[in-house]
Amino acid sequence: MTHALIVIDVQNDFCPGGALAVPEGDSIVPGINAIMDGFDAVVLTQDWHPAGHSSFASSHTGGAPFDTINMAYGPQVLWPDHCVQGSPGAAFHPALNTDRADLIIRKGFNPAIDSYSAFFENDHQTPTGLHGYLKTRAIDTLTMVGLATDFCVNFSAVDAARLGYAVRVESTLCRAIDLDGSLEAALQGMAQAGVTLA
Ligand code: VGL
Ligand code: ZN
Repeated sequence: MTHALIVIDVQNDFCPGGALAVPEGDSIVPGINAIMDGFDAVVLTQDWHPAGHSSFASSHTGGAPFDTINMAYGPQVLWPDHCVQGSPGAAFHPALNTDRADLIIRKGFNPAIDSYSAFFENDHQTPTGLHGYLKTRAIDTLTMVGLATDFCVNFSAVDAARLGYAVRVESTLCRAIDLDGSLEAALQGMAQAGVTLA
């Protein structure tokens, strides 16, 4: 078994004071740093949108944050502007240990497609490159932590299970947005996909 820790989107905009703050998002940072040394590899993901990204409510006339609209690839929640490339909000939380990272993968850079998952954009087809990297390193087992449980962690974990990885989500080191029952739905979806929820 070769085991990687995947740290999803522990960025300023998802922490208290950020543009799309997840309640207690910053509280998981010390615990994530503490477990990094126990893994064969550590991968960090970073939500990384161009200004005017299509997932931003401000890019749609009449669109309000947290509305859902239909995009060519399916339903899409509209978000406040967040994680704009190079902005302070897109930077990792300052206390996150980034020195231990073997790979940093940036996602959501395509203006027309959002990318919750670390593996595929929201069209569920366009790969980010992470699967190729993990295969190259013969990594077969993943532990996922980070933000947000019900969006990027959920999509990443379900895709990973479908790709054949053994996947464990360490829920004590995740925090959720919880929009209209999205947390409960995500927990059910992950369990159904064969993800172990710790
Ligand atoms: C995320 C909403 C929009 C996440 C990213 O990291 O869960 N959520 N972009
Ligand atoms: Zn985003």
